[in-house]
Amino acid sequence: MAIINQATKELQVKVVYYGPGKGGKTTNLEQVHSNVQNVRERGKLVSLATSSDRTLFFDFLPVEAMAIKGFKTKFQLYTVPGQVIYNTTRQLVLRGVDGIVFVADSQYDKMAENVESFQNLEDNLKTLRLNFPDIPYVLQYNKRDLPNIAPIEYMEFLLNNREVQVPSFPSVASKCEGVFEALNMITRLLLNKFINEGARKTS
Ligand SMILES: Nc1nc2c(ncn2[C@@H]2O[C@H](COP(=O)(O)OP(=O)(O)O)[C@@H](O)[C@H]2O)c(=O)[nH]1
Ligand SMILES: [Mg+2]
Repeated sequence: MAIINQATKELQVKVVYYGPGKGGKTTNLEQVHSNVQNVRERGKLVSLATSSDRTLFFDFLPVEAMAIKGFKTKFQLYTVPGQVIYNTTRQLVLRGVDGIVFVADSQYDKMAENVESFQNLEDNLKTLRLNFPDIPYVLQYNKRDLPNIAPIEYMEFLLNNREVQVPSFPSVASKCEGVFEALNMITRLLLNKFINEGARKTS
């Protein structure tokens, strides 16, 4: 649940970009970082990497958004490492999550990885005593520019086959297509949830 700080009039919302390795999560954050109009409203993109050049831990990007009811809303965007061995890190990053953007890789040969990562997300949420219906999420079908991709309908069948379907967006994160569409939607879902249910107060 979002954190609301009455003293500073701030609402803090945590959004995690989840998905298989190399699907485009970091690229999403990089695009958001470089395309947020007002430089004052955007924090610094921090990547925690190991000695190898791949980002293994997570990226963090704070973005200040519109004020609602006199509150300044701060979105904290995180990515998780996709590689199987980093599940502990994924669980840590998921702690206190408010909303999720699941970034799937549209390439045919990544479908098993997409499904596995989605299952892993559900398992990790359960470990944290969270459930999908309670955590708003949207799906991003990334890399639509590549030739060997699965049809949207097939990806919907694999990843969006629950009773209540969630919003999904085709994307080319490297060209910033579909990036803000997905972010705006999860933002809207979270703000609606906050307005309807209220948020946890810290002070
Ligand atoms: N062709 C194509 N490449 C992409 C797209 N999005 C990301 N990439 C590339 O895919 C690779 C992995 O992306 P990255 O954001 O690091 O994935 P992550 O492991 O999920 O964080 C990088 O080389 C990106 O430039 C896309 O929409 N189309
Ligand atoms: Mg990454």
